[in-house]
Amino acid sequence: MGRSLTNTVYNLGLEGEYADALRQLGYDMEKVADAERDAALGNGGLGRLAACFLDSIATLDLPGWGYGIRYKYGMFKQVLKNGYQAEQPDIWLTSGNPWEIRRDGLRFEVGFGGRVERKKDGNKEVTVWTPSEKVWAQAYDNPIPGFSTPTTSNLRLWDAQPISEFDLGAFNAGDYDRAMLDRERAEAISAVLYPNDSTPEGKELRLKQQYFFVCASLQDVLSRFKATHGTKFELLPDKACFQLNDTHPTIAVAELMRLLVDVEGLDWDAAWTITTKCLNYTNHTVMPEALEKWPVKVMAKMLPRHMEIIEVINEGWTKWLGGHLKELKAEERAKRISAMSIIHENPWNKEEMLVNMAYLAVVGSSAVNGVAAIHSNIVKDEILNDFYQIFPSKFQNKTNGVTPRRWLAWCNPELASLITETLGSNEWINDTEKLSALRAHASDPTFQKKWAAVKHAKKEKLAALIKKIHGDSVNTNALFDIQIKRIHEYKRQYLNVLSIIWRYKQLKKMTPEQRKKAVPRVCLIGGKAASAYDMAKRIIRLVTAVGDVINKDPETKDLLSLYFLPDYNVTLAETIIPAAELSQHISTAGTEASGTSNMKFQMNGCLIIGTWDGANIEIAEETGVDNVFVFGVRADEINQLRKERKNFKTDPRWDEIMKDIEGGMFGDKDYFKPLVDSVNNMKVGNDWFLVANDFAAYLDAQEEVDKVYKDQSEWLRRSIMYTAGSGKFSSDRTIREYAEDIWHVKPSRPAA
Ligand code: NBG
Repeated sequence: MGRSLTNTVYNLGLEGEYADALRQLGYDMEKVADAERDAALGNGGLGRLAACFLDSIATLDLPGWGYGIRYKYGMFKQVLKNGYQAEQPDIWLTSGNPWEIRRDGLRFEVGFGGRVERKKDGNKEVTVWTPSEKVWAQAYDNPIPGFSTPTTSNLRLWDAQPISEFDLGAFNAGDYDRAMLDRERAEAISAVLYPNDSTPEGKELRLKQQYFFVCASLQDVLSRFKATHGTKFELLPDKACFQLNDTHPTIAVAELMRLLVDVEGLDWDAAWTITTKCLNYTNHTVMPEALEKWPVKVMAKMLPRHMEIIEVINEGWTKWLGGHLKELKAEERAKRISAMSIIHENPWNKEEMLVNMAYLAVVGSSAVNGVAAIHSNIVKDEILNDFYQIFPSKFQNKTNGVTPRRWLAWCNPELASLITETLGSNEWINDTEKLSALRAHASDPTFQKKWAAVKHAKKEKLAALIKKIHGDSVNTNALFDIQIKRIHEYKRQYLNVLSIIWRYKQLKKMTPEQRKKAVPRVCLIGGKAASAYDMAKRIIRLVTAVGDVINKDPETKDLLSLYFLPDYNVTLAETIIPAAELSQHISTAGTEASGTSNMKFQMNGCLIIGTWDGANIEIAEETGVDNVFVFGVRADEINQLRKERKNFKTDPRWDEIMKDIEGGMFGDKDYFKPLVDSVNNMKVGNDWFLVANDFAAYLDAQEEVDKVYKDQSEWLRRSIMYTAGSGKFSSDRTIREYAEDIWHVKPSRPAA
């Protein structure tokens, strides 16, 4: 979520009054705002997308809420120790969270483990699950006011608490540790966010966290439904629907069935119809390892009733499938059924059976969507193609978006004022399509001058931050070139660093006369590496090691510098993005589901260098493809290229740089060896993300960037065209599509 104070004050339209009131009390608004800790309850784009969605849901007067876990320790704080990433706990709740409202009395019981029995209830056989462990899920509400509306949405977060304060018997018997054990076990559930992005951590605690928040959230919604509609559950699909944000909450399929069948006494078929009508699933990644699969053994131990339910669902599903595929030959049919079974063998360990959570979600949902056009096509054509063939109409696309409030109007008030003044009103904040009227001004020198002045002021502000972090003054007339996102091999920060090394080497070879003609650059890279992601940590070290060499070189430091910005988070992004002139979105084509920072940069008039991947494609279409620096292979070439790695001939410039790193030009050569090996041994399986492959094309695209930057009026024209073309990427548009095509809800505004 990031910070709340300024966003709330701005969304409520109270900025002037609030600052005045604070001043009267002797406080400065900016300083007060700066004291707030980020709520860092997610890892990256997935969680931040949900945060933007809540802003849009409220602004559009839609009846929607968010649910999650009130982690005591959110995303770790990243610090650099001698250039290496170190992780420190994010103790964000120490001085309390002033924005949350604890809902006393609003808590639900959540159970784990134990046994399942059949009992007779009159003539009916009922299933009774007796968990061996129980905790409370206590509700905390975090209000999200919409912009220019009285509607306020809510993010309800669950805190895990023990059912009994502590075991007094054990305490009296002198066993103090045991007395506290229950409390600790319960609190562990909502203690720490798993610091992974795009890859699941297959730990039992994680499944426990997932079930914990799903169970509490479903009970919460059902109890509100029952308060109005009693037990007329056939009305539930008209009154409630759930959007499963990736595979993490997909245990909801089994849990909703359990609540309807075991607790409410519905028969199986009626419950299944209701469940599948209420649930929808969004896929957010193509990384196969990120489609969660839980070992049957783990699930059966922790959630024995759910495992049974999943087995029954799977039986019904595979039986139905057999009928549906009856035209196929027996052998082919068996193959298809086994490939689509929700429960299947672990391909790496035949002894183990797994529950495939994405398959469970597809079978148990009404709609399945990807998050950008290309990604939704990959979901249909590759990842879930078997299912797409059976249920083509289930599959949709909902291209991501970001809130123009936080990501343009509030983080860049200077640009917002210029836009409002030019367009004659601030209606664009709620209707970003209006930004397209800026196109008419894109080549106007007077307007360009004002546009450039705003960017320069933002660069000064970022330069001050760099000075504070690193103690260095950077050249604010240089091109500010930025890549901020989680560190991942598929996002290819590595490719960026390699090109910076090449640039440095070129500068070193130049005469002073030639250097005068070079485009100066300040390169910034930021992002966290998952604590167990070794390669990503090596990439961070390469960035800092290269920075250490080039930032100290008096000959070139005004022409090229490279800094790693530690602890990238929402607040930092709000300073970095408005100052950016070039941003990098250079994932291997077909790997980044969408990306959302690309949209934030675009809104702030920042040019993009990128691959034909994720939402970059749609951004290019809206901005004008010629205004974007596109390079590299296309998604449909990747499979073939991967097969042909052995025959790939690397570029001589590449070979030179690999030798430099191996030879110790940046120190730490042993530490960098696995990095070099991962891309430079053209055996099958190496250079999986095609870094070597795209290197030459990337250098060419970077040369083109320099050429255009030298022509400032062309650069500014493009910059304006980016903002003008960003209308589509407001999360208001995305949420409208979800509301119309999937949720079937209409706006309704409370009386002011
Ligand atoms: C991420 C993708 C991004 C995408 C966001 C939001 C996960 C699992 N997926 O490309 O990597 O923009 O989701 O949809 O974190």
